[in-house]
Amino acid sequence: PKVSVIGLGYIGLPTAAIIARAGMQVIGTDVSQHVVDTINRGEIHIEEVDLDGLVQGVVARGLLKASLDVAPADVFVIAVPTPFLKDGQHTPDISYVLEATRSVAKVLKAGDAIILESTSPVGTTEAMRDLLSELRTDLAMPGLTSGTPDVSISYCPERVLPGRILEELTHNDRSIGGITPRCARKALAFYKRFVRGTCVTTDSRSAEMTKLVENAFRDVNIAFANELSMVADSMGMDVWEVIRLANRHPRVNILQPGPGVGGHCIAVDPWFIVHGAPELTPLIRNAREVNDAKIHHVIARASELVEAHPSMGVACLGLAFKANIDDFRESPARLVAASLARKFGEQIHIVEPYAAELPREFDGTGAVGIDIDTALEDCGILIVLVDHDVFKSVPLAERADKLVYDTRGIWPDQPKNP
Ligand code: SAJ
Repeated sequence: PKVSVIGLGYIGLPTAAIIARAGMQVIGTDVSQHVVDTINRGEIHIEEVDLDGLVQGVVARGLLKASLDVAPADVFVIAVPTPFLKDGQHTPDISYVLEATRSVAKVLKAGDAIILESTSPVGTTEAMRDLLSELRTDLAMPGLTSGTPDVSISYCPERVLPGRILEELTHNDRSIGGITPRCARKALAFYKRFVRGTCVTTDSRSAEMTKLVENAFRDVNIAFANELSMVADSMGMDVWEVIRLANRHPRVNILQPGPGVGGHCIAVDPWFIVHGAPELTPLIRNAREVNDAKIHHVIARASELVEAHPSMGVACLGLAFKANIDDFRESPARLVAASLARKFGEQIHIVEPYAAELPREFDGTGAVGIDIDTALEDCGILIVLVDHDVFKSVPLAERADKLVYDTRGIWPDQPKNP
């Protein structure tokens, strides 16, 4: 089949490339001219392990092309963002999904399959179907006709981990939710062509909820670890020691505390559930609030340490939202470091091996970027915000005399600060 992938971001581009690698003809669409031009040159506009070589190969073989306009195809895969509205209420904004649906409607023909992959509030796939049925009265839509519908519509969320996207796109299991069982079977046949994990079919609403639940599960569990870390802190205990010991219980598996939860999924998706059932979700809402509060706890604790040593150089280790990646969006580490830079100016130094330059918010604060060796030579205070391997591997001998606030627990052998 000919495949159209709409949205060529962190999920859409790798997905388009993997489908093309499986031998299908793919046209990717994006609203950005820059993105379209970059891909058509065989280059990429995002960082992801091994993606550059893959895209270069499928573009060179003529299997992947990018375009500003949605072209006719047999399968449409929609992978556009679903952010919040700017209403301060964490209301999901599905306008990009509906916009993509409108562009598909223009070229849709009988026999086509449409698959939504964007993380979406429950009911979005049906809302897409309703919009298509308004725009294309000449086509019979699934679930709205007693006869055989002309097109199939399904929801199949991605669940890949940044840094492992290509690997996980191929090997993870997938849940495929059809508006009707027939829609699900049609999408299943498509995913079987390039997914090696097990593909399980269900209805579209269950598949939408499943995606949200996966990330909410993780958020709630990280919140538990973060709450423990604040309690342990107030009692002068090492939370990592407590978690290590508790996790020796055969049915206990506590996650790791950190400076808060970042990324665009785990800190976002739980709100989609809360928004759908505000009265019934005190736990999920609270977990979100605990994880956000952890950022402020870290800022306060780090500030106390810096204030107690006004002449000492401070190195903030890491800006990324998690280890070993160059993704700084929605990063608690970045919020903490920026807040310290605004408060303490040139006393603050930033070490981020994955950043070519410091983000804009550091401009004018006096804080500068340095490398880890300079930090170990010049700074008396180390604030660990990201568990990058390069930081983990610093031996005790090079940091034994430092004052350390380790929000990630990467140096269990570090002597306690006096
Ligand atoms: N974190 C902790 N403690 C932990 C684990 C994570 O503080 O024990 C923090 C990380 O430092 C980071 C944040 O949580 O700031 C999220 O990191 P992550 O590695 O857990 O997840 P993401 O956001 O990179 O990707 C998640 C994944 N979801 C799940 O593991 C349930 C991924 O499979 C999803 O595809 C992705 O969200 C998504 O796109 O929804």
